[in-house]
Amino acid sequence: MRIEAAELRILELPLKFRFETSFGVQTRRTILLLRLFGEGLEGLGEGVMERLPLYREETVAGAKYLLEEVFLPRVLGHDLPNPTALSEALAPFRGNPMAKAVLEMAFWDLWAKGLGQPLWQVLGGVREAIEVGVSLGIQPTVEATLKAVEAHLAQGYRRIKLKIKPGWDYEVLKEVRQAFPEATLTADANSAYGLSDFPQLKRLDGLGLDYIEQPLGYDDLLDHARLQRELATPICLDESLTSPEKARKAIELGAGRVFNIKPARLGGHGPSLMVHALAQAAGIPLWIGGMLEAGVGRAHNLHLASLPGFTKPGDVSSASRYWEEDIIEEALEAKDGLMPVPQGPGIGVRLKLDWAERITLWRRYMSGN
Ligand code: OSB
Ligand code: MG
Repeated sequence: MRIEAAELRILELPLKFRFETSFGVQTRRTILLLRLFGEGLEGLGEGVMERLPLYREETVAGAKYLLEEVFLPRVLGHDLPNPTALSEALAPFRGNPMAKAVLEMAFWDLWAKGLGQPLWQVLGGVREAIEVGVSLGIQPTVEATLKAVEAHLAQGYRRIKLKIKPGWDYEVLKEVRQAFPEATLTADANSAYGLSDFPQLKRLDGLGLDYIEQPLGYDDLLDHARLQRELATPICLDESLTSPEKARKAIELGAGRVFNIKPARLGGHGPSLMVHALAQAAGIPLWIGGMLEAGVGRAHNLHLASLPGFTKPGDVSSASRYWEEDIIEEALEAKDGLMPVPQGPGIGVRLKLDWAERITLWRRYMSGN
């Protein structure tokens, strides 16, 4: 597949809800959107990095710079036989998996379209719909939390994940557990705790949580392994898993018994397939994470989540929860806790170009000639 041209944009889309986590509050998304053109087809990729490095180190500005000045010039005008060849072209550059993933995932879409196949099939997926849960931000009160949990369980979501932080953990989780004894509950700390918090984290053991997500440092594996030895509840790694290499080390150390896969955090679909293989060999269950994606990123996540190792409900909930108007034509909506994987070639969704145009802050077209 020859990459003939590219269009990079920055869009801004307001969220329908205020999303509070241990690292901050999000009310809108600044989205790096890439369109790759080749052989009469178009591939789409969506960045998940934020303006500020609060989740991991990458930023919209940093990714924009790398894509414009370094990554796209490396591949524009080149005929690449497959996505592995594209990853190899980016391999000399260290880190920055989210910036690489924008290009890598857009190329998977373009390549699958060239083959005339849906992306899930090209990736080796086995499911036509994905079991999903929701990730609920920190609410102003326990009562508001109980209401939000009840509303989302009533909509059929298969798992409720609550964001926690020091001072907002055991008590709220205990109330939710008492009110919903049968619900599949998890907690996500987004790296808010440290070694001195082990006694408080051990209190969560009695709450029947399916797992506790990323309690410790955003790049840590060693302390998570130490904590996992003291906890009965499985630890699920999110932030710390940024490459197949990190996943291999996490498995060897016993840093977590569950993995959250966000293809954008791992550098794209190729590295995600490698982590999928490692996790399957080690008996580690996977689930697809979310980064408040708009339609392009959400569709990519759904395709990847159709692989056999994704056995726990994912964070890819209905697009209408997040946006008044999404950037794609198709409505990605869950029913009874199941999200259909879009069909049709590639990611199976089309950009709503007129709407994207209206929310575009910046745009650049780059040609390979
Ligand atoms: O830790 O999983 C996370 C959103 C932004 C950054 C990090 C995380 C999240 C979520 C939301 O939990 C998942 C979603 O609804 O897309
Ligand atoms: Mg998380």
